[in-house]
Amino acid sequence: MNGRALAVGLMAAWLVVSGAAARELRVADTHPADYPTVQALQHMARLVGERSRGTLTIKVLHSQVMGDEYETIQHVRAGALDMARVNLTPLNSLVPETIVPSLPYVFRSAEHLHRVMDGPIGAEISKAIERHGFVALAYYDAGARSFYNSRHPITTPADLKGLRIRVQQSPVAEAMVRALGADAQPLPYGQVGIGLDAGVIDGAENNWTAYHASGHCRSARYYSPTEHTMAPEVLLISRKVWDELSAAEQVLLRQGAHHSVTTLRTLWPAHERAARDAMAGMGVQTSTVDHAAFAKVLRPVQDRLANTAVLKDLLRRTRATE
Ligand code: GTR
Repeated sequence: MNGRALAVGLMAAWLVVSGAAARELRVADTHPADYPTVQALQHMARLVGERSRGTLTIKVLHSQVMGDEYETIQHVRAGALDMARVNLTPLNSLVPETIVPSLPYVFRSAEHLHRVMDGPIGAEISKAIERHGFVALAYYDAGARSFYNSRHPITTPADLKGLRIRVQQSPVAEAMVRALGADAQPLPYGQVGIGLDAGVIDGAENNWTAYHASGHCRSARYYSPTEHTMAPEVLLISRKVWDELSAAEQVLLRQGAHHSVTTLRTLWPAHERAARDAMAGMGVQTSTVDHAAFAKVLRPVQDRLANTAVLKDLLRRTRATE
């Protein structure tokens, strides 16, 4: 073999090795590019790409290009998609432990939520998630969810009677809305806008940021800050994919995820404020809510839905967390 042929051969071998070593992970998020969760994932992608010198990269697939949230959970579980940023509530059926942070009025404030999810309870929920084909890399704040509708202002639970309210695909979300006397309609997030426009549903519930980013505020102009749940988001990676990664790659991902939580917590308040401010100019009517009346109906739902010894214990410790 002459010198040139040797050099070409070596180059080809290097390409094969470096090609084999380089891995791209795809992460799905339902929200558009400028939404705080997507921004946090982009930040994580930059960090992991830099620190691995390009051998491990993350491609953020936002705006539902990978399907609705429930589908992405199934794909990640099967290993057909590497990662997904989803809300905890659609995981309720699969991982019962996620029910507790999804319960109405279970968190007293964002600080209480951080203490619960950053501490031993959050770690236990992550362990439970791992038993179902995922690894939970991070929990992100998602603000507080409130009702919005196209019919009338909601100030007490009685105002919800008979309204068709879209809920996330979860028995907890359904039970909660039914307890308030509304007709719970589980629907993928991507179909809520069409459902509102077509009059198939009267309303839904979400935080200010999603209400604005989704454009639901254009058809459902009554926003009622009931703030009934604060279910956080979770970044999932497929257990199958995780087990294929080296220990060093796993550390990089954990570090990147950790930084993305800080990014999210920094970005969230400003985005929420901006969404709220934008509403005033869009003719959204915000009602004054009788929180005590909502709590009276929804607090008993906590005990009804935390219906196993494990869930009762998680709920007791969540309540007891200062
Ligand atoms: C948003 C959340 C999404 C999705 C959506 C929904 O607040 O960020 O992941 O769960 O709510 O209502 O389906």
